Amino acid sequence: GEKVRVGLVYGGRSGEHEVSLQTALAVMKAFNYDKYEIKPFYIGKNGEWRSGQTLLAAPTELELLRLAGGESASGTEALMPVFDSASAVATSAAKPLDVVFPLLHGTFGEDGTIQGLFEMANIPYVGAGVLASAVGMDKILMKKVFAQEGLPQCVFRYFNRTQWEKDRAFFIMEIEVALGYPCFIKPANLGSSVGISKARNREELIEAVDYAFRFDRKVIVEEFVDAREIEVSVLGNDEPRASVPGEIASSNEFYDYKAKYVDGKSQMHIPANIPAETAQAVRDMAVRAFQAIDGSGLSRVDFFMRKDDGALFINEVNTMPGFTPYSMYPLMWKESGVSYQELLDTLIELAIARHAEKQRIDYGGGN
Ligand code: G1L
Repeated sequence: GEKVRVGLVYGGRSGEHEVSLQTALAVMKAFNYDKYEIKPFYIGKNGEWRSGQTLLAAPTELELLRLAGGESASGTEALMPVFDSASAVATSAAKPLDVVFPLLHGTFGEDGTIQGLFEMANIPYVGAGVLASAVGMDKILMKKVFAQEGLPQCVFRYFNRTQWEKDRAFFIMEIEVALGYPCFIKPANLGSSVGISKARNREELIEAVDYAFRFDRKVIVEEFVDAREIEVSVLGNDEPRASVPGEIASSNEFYDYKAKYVDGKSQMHIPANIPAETAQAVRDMAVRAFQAIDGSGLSRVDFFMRKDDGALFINEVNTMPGFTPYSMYPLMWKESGVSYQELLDTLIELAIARHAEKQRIDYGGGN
């Protein structure tokens, strides 16, 4: 019968350009080409889009993914040879896509922008929607949503550049009284660990805040918790499932950029060696967090487990987790009985189901 036409969008203008390429290659290698055909879309570091020929087998090397001889076009043109939002399909000779994977990280991929492009084009896409992507990208908004849901979190303070410039003494006092030292200073809206520092005193705090403001106009400061890092994979739409928890044992002071993205730099323990009640508690909280941000498709939910007393704190929901077969998210599912291939199948089914569900909504205001 007809093969499912899957678009893969990868590359992009972020620091995780190469990680995105590696992920796209891993996904291309895992597909069953009897069932799927793959249309690659490469976004260069300069933001230029290139589309390649439909793949009937996996590429043999990473460099091919840059689609050197590919066709250049704007994002909308590349996805939709003729942009036709009313009929929801490409109206040129090119066959429309059944579903797209946004395998992009950072400011132009994880924050809801590319999801918005797919929404406008009415193309089903894998993973979080616009809202969940945006909330998942903003640590401050995410913490407000978690707080409303009653999820336990570490103590934090936040401010924007204007507030900091006007009331620096106030925020410093707040931080010193409520959090103490050491504390962590982070830009509010970065998926990666760029701009993060640890401060041991007031001088370092001020320096760290100024540094974080290089990367965002909002900054969050979090208390230090001496904790183990426990993570859970969530998969589904309205009735999401949680995997067995895993643990990341990082030798670093904190989970730094390299340890996080260069596979193998931090040690993974799957399943995590934690009490059964703790495992159940994090799985329940992971699903609540996923639903609280209006998640869909997938998310990796990260927790701190305080060493003192085993108390749990939610850290963040990551709507675009590491996604090679050697990353935490797929490995936690593997341990739970879901293979990488099955994961891809399920994510595609979830994307199409969510899209179909949305078609039921009346956007005409009753007309
Ligand atoms: F499409 C999915 F499944 F939603 C998806 C999209 C993106 C899963 C995982 C990711 N992750 C990444 O793209 C990345 C962390 C490798 C960024 Cl470069």
